[in-house]
Amino acid sequence: MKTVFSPKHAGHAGNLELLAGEMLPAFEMPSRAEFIRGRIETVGLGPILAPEPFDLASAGKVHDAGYLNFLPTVWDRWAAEGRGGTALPFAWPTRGLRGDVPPQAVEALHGYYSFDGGAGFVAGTWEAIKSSHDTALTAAALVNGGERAVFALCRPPGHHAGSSFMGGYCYVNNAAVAAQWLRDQGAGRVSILDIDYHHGNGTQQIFYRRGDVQVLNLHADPMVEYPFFLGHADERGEGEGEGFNHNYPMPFGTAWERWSEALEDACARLAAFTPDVVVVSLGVDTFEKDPISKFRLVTEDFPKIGRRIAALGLPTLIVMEGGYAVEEIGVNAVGVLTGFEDA
Ligand code: OKP
Ligand code: ZN
Repeated sequence: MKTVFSPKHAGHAGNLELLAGEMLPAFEMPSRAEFIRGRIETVGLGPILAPEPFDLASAGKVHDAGYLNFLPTVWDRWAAEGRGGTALPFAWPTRGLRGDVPPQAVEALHGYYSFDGGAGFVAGTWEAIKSSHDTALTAAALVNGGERAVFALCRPPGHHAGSSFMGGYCYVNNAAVAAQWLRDQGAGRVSILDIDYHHGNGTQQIFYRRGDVQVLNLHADPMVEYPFFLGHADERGEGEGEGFNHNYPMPFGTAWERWSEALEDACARLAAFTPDVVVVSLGVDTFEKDPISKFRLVTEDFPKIGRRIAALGLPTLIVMEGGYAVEEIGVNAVGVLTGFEDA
């Protein structure tokens, strides 16, 4: 299996996040991608290719123009105010406040376009975001060109980014942009299977009213787990999208037996949709030792996930999302890929 990867992710480093009442170094750190890249080389998964630059036209179909134009400017505007550290918002337009007037101050506009304090910027953040976007689209182009499956080793991740919001380490929704690009290239229907521990709230929001992109999400129950506020089982899509969104919220402590039942149900729904291509939002934060998550998947489970997805028999783009047990995410993420190839 080919991998697409850019070293430019590494400029997105040293940023802090607001977590449990403290400013902490973000769990989403450069070593994550490097452990995965290293493991790909160790097992000889296949060639690692640099991304080609893609323009933001497909991104502009799933993200709001004002939002997309803001992202490259955040760090420079923050620094121009004489600020350093991590650019982060500290006010948000919640219910009862006006959410229709984009403010001028950079920290306010950052809040206007965020749902939490988890998408900070440092000097290299935009370049990393763009390289992650290019990585997903270069991999999508390889799938479109006939590859059975391609791995987009994206960093930063994307599935929490909605049409006009960032959050949870995510800025541009790489999987959603790739799904849109594949539609633009002629795929009639695309399924997105999101198996990250956290609900892909951005992906759900982007496609909620669309019937051409099915979204299936396996995740921890949003009543008790981040990102909260979305991801319940009764969210099934609206309008044209009615019946094309499926959520599988699961309790803390969920292990393979229950998790794999949800995967089985999701795969059956996916097959019934008869998509032309599958986009997998791959998070390995379902792992028992993940430092911020509470599922109980073990290393031996990850190849089984790959085998099940391969059994769908469809062209597959695998896009990296979360996973924070840095020592093990290489083995676990690549375990999904080798499981896919063994199938
Ligand atoms: C991203 B992905 C909020 C930060 C809380 C967020 C975890 C994001 C997970 N200020 N932590 O889905 O793996
Ligand atoms: Zn996650």
